[in-house]
Amino acid sequence: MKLCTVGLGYIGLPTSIMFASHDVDVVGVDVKKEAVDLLNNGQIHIEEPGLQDALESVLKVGKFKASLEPEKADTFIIAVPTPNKDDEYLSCDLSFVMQATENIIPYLEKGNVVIVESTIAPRTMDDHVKPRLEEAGFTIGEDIYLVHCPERVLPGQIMHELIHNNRIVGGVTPECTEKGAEVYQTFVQGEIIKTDARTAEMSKLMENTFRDVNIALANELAKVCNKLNINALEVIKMANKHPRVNLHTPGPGVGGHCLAVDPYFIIAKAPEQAKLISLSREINKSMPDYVTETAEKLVQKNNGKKITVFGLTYKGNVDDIRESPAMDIYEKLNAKPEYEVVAYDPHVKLSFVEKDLEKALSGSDLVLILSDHNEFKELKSDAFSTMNTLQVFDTKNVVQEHSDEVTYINYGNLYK
Ligand code: SAJ
Repeated sequence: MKLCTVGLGYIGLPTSIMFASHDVDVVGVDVKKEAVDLLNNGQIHIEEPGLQDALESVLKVGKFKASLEPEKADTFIIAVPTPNKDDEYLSCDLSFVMQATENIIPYLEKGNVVIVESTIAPRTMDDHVKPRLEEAGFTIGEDIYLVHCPERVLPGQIMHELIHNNRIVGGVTPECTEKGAEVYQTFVQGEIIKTDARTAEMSKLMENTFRDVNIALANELAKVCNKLNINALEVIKMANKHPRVNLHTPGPGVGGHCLAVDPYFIIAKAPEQAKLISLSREINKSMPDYVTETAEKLVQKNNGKKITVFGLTYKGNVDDIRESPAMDIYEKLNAKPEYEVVAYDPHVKLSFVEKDLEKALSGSDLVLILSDHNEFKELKSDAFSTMNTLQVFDTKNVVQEHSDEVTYINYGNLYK
């Protein structure tokens, strides 16, 4: 099989390399020349465990190349971003998906399978992609097999989850579904679940929405407990002993390019019906302000000035700062002239990020932990000894070793 992937980002690149390492000839297409050049020179441009080694192996055997232009192939996979539009409901911006469709049309031949992996609003395949390919002269289900196969892998574990997760394959016709399923049999060891395109679109969106709504509940619980002088983390631990309860974990907000984006695709299509989804977004979006205000109170209590922000990424052990509540909090604090704000994040290579842990901590009045990187989990209390006020507000409850010299604040004891 020959595969042409459009989009070499967090999903398109690992997917391309996974196919290439299972004997598929892959050409990966991206509009970014630097990324294409880097990849052809054996360097990945994103952080993902296992990906660098896998790229080197497939380049060595000549199974993968990156390119600025598509090529003829048996299967095409579209894995481009679908951001929110800047409209009233932050609906799904399909422009990259439609542009990618446009770009592959000149290369399509009878019998090709076209798969959209990007997360898309419900009915996108039926109402947008299918009509465009029909307009180009193809009969869907006869000439071209059109499929939505949403990606569902967790950043940080992509290479493992690509193989082991169950995979939803939603064809625009039943014939399309069958052809799509054959493609993923190449490497998927989880169940390949066959359905139609609309169900696949909505299932993917609801997975992330389920998580967003549940995190909103946990964040609300943290605020309620703080008001009522109750240990929220203990409550979650207790409630989760019930066999049918699984409360999520409160934090500084919800980020990344999935949970903070996808629920709006549903809201925009059915605003009158999607009330809980909409409110949950509001609750999660309120968390950066809540954390910022709490951090300010903690610093002001000791007439402090320096705040050390630990972690800018949207979650632990990744380099991704898209929609990151941590970035939002950093920027909010940094905009206030009364504080000296230093960001420390071993995973983020931005010029303003302090590389030296000692410098970041020296004279600080508060460590504000916003991402659960492994490096923070392992921090020993002596690391904080050069601080001016030895206090840590750990919004992710990540630091494992606590000592009497340092005041540790989290959602369990914030009220004290
Ligand atoms: N978070 C909390 N509390 C929790 C769990 C997460 O505050 O209890 C926060 C995280 O810190 C982060 C955000 O939520 O800011 C999202 O993180 P995540 O680990 O839940 O998910 P993502 O965005 O990295 O990946 C999700 C996954 N979806 C689900 O688990 C249902 C992944 O499987 C999807 O492939 C991915 O979205 C995607 O691309 O859609």
